[in-house]
Formats: sequence, structure tokens, C-alpha cells
Amino acid sequence: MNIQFDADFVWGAATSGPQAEGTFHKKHENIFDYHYHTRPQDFYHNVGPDVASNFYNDYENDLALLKQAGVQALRISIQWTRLIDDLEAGTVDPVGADYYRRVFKTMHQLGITPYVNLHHFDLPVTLQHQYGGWQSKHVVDLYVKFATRCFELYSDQVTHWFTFNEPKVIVDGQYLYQFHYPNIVDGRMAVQAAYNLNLASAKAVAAFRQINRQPQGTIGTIVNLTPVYPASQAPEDLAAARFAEQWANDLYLEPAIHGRFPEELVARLKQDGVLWEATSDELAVIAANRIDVLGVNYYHPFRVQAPAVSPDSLQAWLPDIYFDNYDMPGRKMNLDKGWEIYPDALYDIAMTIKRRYDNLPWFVAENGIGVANEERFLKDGMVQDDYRIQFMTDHLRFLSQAIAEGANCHGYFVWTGIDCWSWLNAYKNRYGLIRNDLRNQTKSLKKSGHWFSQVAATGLVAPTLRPFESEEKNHG
Ligand code: BGP
Repeated sequence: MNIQFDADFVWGAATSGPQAEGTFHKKHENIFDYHYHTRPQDFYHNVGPDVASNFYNDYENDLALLKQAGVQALRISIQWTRLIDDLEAGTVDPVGADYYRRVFKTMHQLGITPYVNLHHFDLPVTLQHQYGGWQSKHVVDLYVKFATRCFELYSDQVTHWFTFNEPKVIVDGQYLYQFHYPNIVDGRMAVQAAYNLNLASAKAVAAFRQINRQPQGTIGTIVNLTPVYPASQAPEDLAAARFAEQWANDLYLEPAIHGRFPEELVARLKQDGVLWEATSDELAVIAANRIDVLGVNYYHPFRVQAPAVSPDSLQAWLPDIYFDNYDMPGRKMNLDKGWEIYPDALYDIAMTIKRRYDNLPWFVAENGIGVANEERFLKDGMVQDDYRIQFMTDHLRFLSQAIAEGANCHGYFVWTGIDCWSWLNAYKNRYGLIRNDLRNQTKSLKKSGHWFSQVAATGLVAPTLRPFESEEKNHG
């Protein structure tokens, strides 16, 4: 059965500064630049962020290719470490400022709408070293200075603003599961970082509303939602799932959308003696500055079961004392990344936003599949990524069903447009609609890029592709 989306549904792609631009002419190192320069062996094949997909130098060509792939809106991020000269004063580096202005101008010339995110895991490393990074309220205020500069500089170019990408992943990576520098394992610090990131987002929203007087400008945040499914309906599994849902999802959705923290979670953290430090003034800022729009990154569900070990055991506090991960037998996996594939969850996300989060306007800000060694699928010079087309089709089917039932979702942004650098995994898994041949940074549409352009042009997601010719053949 065909799936039809409305004509005003936005078909986009998402990327980020640190994963696309390369470090050319950057003023400061972020935590990943620093990690790479001190321990390159931690990165897949020792490949770091220095060149990434060379967007800094190649943005005109890249944007033209994205246009060919049907991308109507592109999510990018402004790098704090590129735009800001003096991190304390928040002064602007003219070279960085000019670069982003040129990128926005080219996007407008091509008819690609910029969706601009202000933080994509790329904390300046000196703020980590000097102040403890997201542990520090001073760092929160320095981030707000940077955000303010962005609004001042580009509100004539940008109307879709986002404060953060995936605050939960920052907390997980830096303070729990050791995949973002400084790779600490400390539950109490994780709790404080989660609070400070929510505070930083609300303060940036406040700054935006002071500066941006354009009626059409909106501001939101982007969260990775991992809907929680219990292993069974046994009370212990349900209790584990309840905590996991509050910890993984509500901790970010509640403050952003309702201006408050989930009560039950707060009570639990307080009882456990790990609740964040907060002032009543800060809580008032969070209450008063809610987002206009939500970006949702969805990749995989979060299946949990009751913890094998009682949370009352003598152990350091971590959120995981309340749940164990559950590997559901027979689940479908993307084995290259280790993530379950479960498109049904997109429907569940939509219904949760509808029922519990005021049916706030939202869009899929990232969804996609990263596959290793895609060269094996090269035929006639094109990656035949039917698995990616299938992945997107399956997710779009559940999304379309949710929209038919009243979900307020207005766009689908694939991760990603052009194969880009993926943190510790570097270039292991490729996500793009467009292949990047790393030997020479040559970029060309994959089969999914052609498919996406058809979908974007018609709003029609067909189970099979209409025949199309490769670029070479078209021109031949
Ligand atoms: C999201 C990030 C993206 C991107 C994506 C794919 O969490 O927002 O930056 O990287 O995941 O994951 P990965 O690159 O780890 O394979």
C-alpha cells in the first residue's frame, strides 16, 4: 500500500558541524578534537574529526547534491568552537561568523531551509578542564552567551532554532557509559549534568525570545527518544520500565514542554540523596521558557526488565540500579551498530507526544541506518542501499499512521544527507543518502538519494521504487 504525506510535510536531512565541517580554521578544540589528539587509538581506524566530510570547504557542492537528493530543509549546527573567539567574553570570530553566513546564503539560494542547532556534543574542551563542563552553572551561562551571539548574528537568515541535540547522550557519554570525553562514571554527576543541560536550554530559549522579534521564528530542542518496553507485564518489570521511561525520556520532555521535572523521578532522586542542586530562580526560568517545537531523534527502542540485583545492595548510585537491559529474543537488529530495528516505536512516540505532551508540533529530526562496508553494495558506480529505503519506508509507514490519528508531526529528517564522521566510530558505519568516497572526498547519490528525491517531490512513499536512471546514464 502506498503512503501519502501532505504537500507541506517537510523532507529534510540532518548533520552536525563537528561531523561534517572538519576542523579547518576553528578557534578552539572541542572535547572530541581533544580526545582524538590525545588518544587517536580510541577512534575506529584512528580516524579523527579533522577533515570529516570537508563541508567547510565543499559546502557549495554538498548543498547542491543534497538538493538533488530532494532535501528541502537541512539541519546543521553552529560550532561554539568555531564561532566564538573569547569563550568567557563571548566575542565573535569574524572568520567563523562569515563562514556560517555564506552557508546560510547558499542554502537560501538553493531553496534549502536551515534548521540550526546550537550544540551537538561539541563542548569546548577548555570549559571541561577549567570548570568541569556541564557540571558548572558558569558553563551554562557561557553557552547562553554563545547562543545569544547566534541569534543576534543570524536571525535574518534562520527561523528554525534548536538549543541542543540529544542532551541525554551527553549525560550518558560523559558521565555513565564512557563514550564521550572525559569518560567519567558517576551517577550524581550525571544527574547534575542532566539538570544543567535542561537549565541551559531554558535560558537559551529566554535569550531567543528577548532577541528574536520575528513572528515566524521558533525555538525548540532535539531529544533522542527511546520508548521503553518492559520484558513482561510482571510488576517488577513494569516498575523497571516506569523508572527507565522517566529517566530516559521524561527528564528532558517534561522541563522543555511543561516547564517542570517529573515529580516521581525527583522524589526518587531526593530519597536516594543524588538530586541536583537547583535554585528557585532557575526553576522559574525553566517554568517560564518552554519550547515551541520538538525535534525527535529515533533509532531504537529501550527494552528493560527488573534488575537482577536489588537496588538496595551496597553499590554506587547509578540510574541502572533500577533496571537491566532486556535483549528480546527474535528482535530484528542492525548488527553493524548494535541497535534494534523497531519502526512501530515511532507510532508510540507520536501517541505519547499527543497524549502526554500537549500534541506539541514536532518532527523526526533524525532517523536512519548506519551500515558498515557499503562498498559491497556498489553496482555501476552507485551504492544500491535497498536496506536503507526499506528502513525509511517502514518508519514512515508508522509515522503516517500516527499522523492519520492526529499526531502533530510535520517533517522527517533522515540521518544523514552525506556520509559523515561518527564520533568514536569515525567512518565505520555509513548513514548517508549520498556516498562519500573518503579516498578523494568525492560524493555521489546512492540509490536511497534518488528514492528520497522522488518521495520529497511527491509526498508518496511507495513500497517499490519507480525506475530511475543513474546520473551518469541521464547525462550520457
Ligand atoms: C545520534 C547523533 C548523531 C549521529 C547518530 C548516529 O545520536 O545525534 O550525531 O551520530 O546518532 O549514531 P552514530 O554516529 O553513533 O552511529
